[in-house]
Order: sequence, then structure tokens, then C-alpha cells
Amino acid sequence: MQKDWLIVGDVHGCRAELDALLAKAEFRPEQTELIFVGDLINKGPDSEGVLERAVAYNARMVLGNHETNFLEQARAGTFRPGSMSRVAEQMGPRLGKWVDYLERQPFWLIRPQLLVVHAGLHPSLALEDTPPRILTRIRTWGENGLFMDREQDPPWYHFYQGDATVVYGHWARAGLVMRERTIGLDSGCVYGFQLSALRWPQRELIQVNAFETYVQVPLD
Ligand SMILES: [Mn+2]
Repeated sequence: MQKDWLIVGDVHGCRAELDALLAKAEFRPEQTELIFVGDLINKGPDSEGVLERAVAYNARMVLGNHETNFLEQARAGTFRPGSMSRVAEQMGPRLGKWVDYLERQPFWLIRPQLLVVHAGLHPSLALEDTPPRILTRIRTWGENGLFMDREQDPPWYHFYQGDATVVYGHWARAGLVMRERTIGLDSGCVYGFQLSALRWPQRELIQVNAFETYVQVPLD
């Protein structure tokens, strides 16, 4: 039998809250597989600590837009000044190790009746044919995909007609969104709200409050 999954929403470097969430969930790696919906890094105080937890617990993850952004800047050999360059600074001589680690991670994870992806799905393309840019960034769908993040457009999940439940993150402004076939887990921890996890297949929600507001709104 496949282990249960404990699927964690966007952590964004909130390592202390991740530890608290895992304690609250009574997470035990020998019984449960730890899964991340992406955006483990950037914005918050301890990105490397979050990655270290992922490795220590043999977690699986999908790539978020902050990981792809990190990898792009690492490949370019230079980080633009800002929070991502601070992530790289924190890693110091271990930067290459984390680049290698993240380069091995997928854009989606599947088990029967469940799909995990960072942001969402294209309204009609098959998963394998969907550009990673969409999987890691989509929120809404407007003008045939010209816009993926306009408030007046319908959310991507209004077009979703699959049977599997899709668990995603990326949309802190919308907060926790629990629908029958789509579950959004980015409840804005780094903005001072909550870190959320979903136990699957039980569909049990576990949350902890942020210890601090690390980034002020507007949410992104
Ligand atoms: Mn994101």
C-alpha cells in the first residue's frame, strides 16, 4: 500500500513554521511521505533550512516559480540584487549542491486520483504538453492565455474537468481554497497568515499560524 502523503503549501523559507506544522501533524517519515507544492524558497528567513528539511525527510516536491527563477539566475551565473540573491548568499559554497537538487525536481507529482502542481493547469492542454511557465504561474485564464493573472478573468480551476483532485499553491491572495476537485494550499505564511498542509487521502487539513509577518502585503 502506498504511504499517505502530507502535502505542504508554499513555505517560502518559513522553516520554523514548517517545523511546527510537521510537529502538529505528528509527521513521521517512516509512515508518511512529505510532499511540497513548490515555492519552498525565497521571501522568508530560512530558505536553505527548508531545503535541508526536504532532504532530511526524503520529501518530494514540485517546482514553483521561485525555484525556476532561482535556477534561471543560477544558470546565468548572477543573481539580481534582492531576496533571491540573499537566498544564494545564505547557501554560500553549497549553492551548486542546491542547484543540482532543484534541477532534479519535477513539475508535477501524481498518484491515483491526485495531481500536485505548483500553480494550476491549462484549460485544455494535456499535462505533458503544458509549458512549465503555465504550470508554475497560472492563476486565471484570459484572452486565450494572453493573461494568466488578471483579477477579472476566471480562475484556472473553473475549466478543470478531470477526475483527479488537483492540489496546488501559488495563490496566497486567494488563501486556502478547498473545492471538491481542486485544493489551493497557499495560505500566505510568509505574509503573516498560515502555513497549511493536507493529509491525503484523508483530506485532513492541518494549519499553523505564522510566527511573524516576514513580507508585507500586497500578496504575490
Ligand atoms: Mn508561486
